[in-house]
Amino acid sequence: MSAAINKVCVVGLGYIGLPTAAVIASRGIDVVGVDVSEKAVNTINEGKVHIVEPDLDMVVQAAVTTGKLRATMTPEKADAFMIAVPTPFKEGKKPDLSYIRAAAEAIAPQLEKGNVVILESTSPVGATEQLSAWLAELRADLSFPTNAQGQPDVFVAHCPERVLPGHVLRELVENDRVIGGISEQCSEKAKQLYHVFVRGECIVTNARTAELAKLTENSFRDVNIAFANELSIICDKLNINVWNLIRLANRHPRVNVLNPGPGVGGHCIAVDPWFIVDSAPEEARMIRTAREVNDGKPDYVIEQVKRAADDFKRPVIACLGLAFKADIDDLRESPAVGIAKALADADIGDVLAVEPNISELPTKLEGKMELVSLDNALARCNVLVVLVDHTPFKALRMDEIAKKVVIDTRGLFSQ
Ligand code: SAJ
Repeated sequence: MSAAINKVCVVGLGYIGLPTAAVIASRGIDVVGVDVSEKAVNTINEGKVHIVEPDLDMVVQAAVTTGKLRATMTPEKADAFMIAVPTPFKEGKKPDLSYIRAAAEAIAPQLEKGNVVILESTSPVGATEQLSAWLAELRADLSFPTNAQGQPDVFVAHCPERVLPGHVLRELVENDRVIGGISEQCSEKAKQLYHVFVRGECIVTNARTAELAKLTENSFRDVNIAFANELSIICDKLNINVWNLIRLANRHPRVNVLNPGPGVGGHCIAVDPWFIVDSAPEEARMIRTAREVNDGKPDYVIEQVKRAADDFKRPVIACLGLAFKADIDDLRESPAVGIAKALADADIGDVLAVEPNISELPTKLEGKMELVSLDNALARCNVLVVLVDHTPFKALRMDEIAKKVVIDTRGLFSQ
């Protein structure tokens, strides 16, 4: 049961899988990373990275150079398997477990007695049991916690990732981890692996509670951002500066209102609360409403810009920022991208995009707007829409924007 973990196979080398694989390898364990993208696999084997995350390039390069980390397209035998694949939603905001199913099919032939399989992907309640059932179906010669009496041949647990993009390497090591085995033995076996690289506490629970704990964390944040976004709309109606209001309210010792913005982006907070709604549609009323409030915020911003544009014959509209949050290059599920695109499609003026973290526009924006520098945008625009609070934008002086109509969704100029 407590045989040493000498080799780990990490399935999915994205924003979570790659840093996790590299950090485990940096502790001297053999890690083989698996991805369906040949390009990603080749890049990693050259000691390079295909995603932007501070310091990740150094850690990956060191792990590859020492021979502790390798990438491949097919899983290999290992002591522990970690699954870090996407769990998006499909039509009707229902969780899409097809990537987990594909990972199960890929690792099943390699499983051996004594292995542990850990699901790191954020998942709806019941997904870890489903994974175990799929593995049991694929490997009738082995016992799994969902079909074994007593100790199974293969242990299965959920340990949701909870690192913040931009701070992944620090949080991977420092954050506490919630480890939910399908049985207690599964939790203990999984904990053995996390002890290798986690300095935070590893807290053991069952798989279903671990699944809901992760969904709860992101829903908590979503509900609180929705509160701030709703406040910003109320303040506009009552002609009150929302940033000032929040600063004042937050002087109360037990109040901590978050920041309004142009909407909630990324592939976590805008997605995960729907998994709770899907599991308990009648009961999850506030969680659903928060999602609707946050999903509605981009439309509100678009209308604000359209009203501002009405004052000009054909204005030049500069959108500052396309990423889903500050100081990253990740444009996935970014409200800023949706807003910039909607403004260009509405053809109310010429749209400029300023995004210092990318060198070319994503396909869906190509031909619709120009990607320009901040100085270029400032020289040309009539309407300035702040969509992301990237550090370079924070250095803007009031005299540089004095003659523009400014729509500041991030409170950059609120002081
Ligand atoms: N946002 C606001 N106002 C705020 C805070 C955030 O509008 O006050 C917006 C951001 O601009 C962004 C979105 O919300 O569009 C999400 O950003 P975020 O920084 O809150 O979170 P993520 O998606 O980068 O990472 C979250 C984290 N979860 C929590 O903080 C509870 C992270 O720890 C998780 O690991 C990650 O989701 C994940 O992978 O699930």
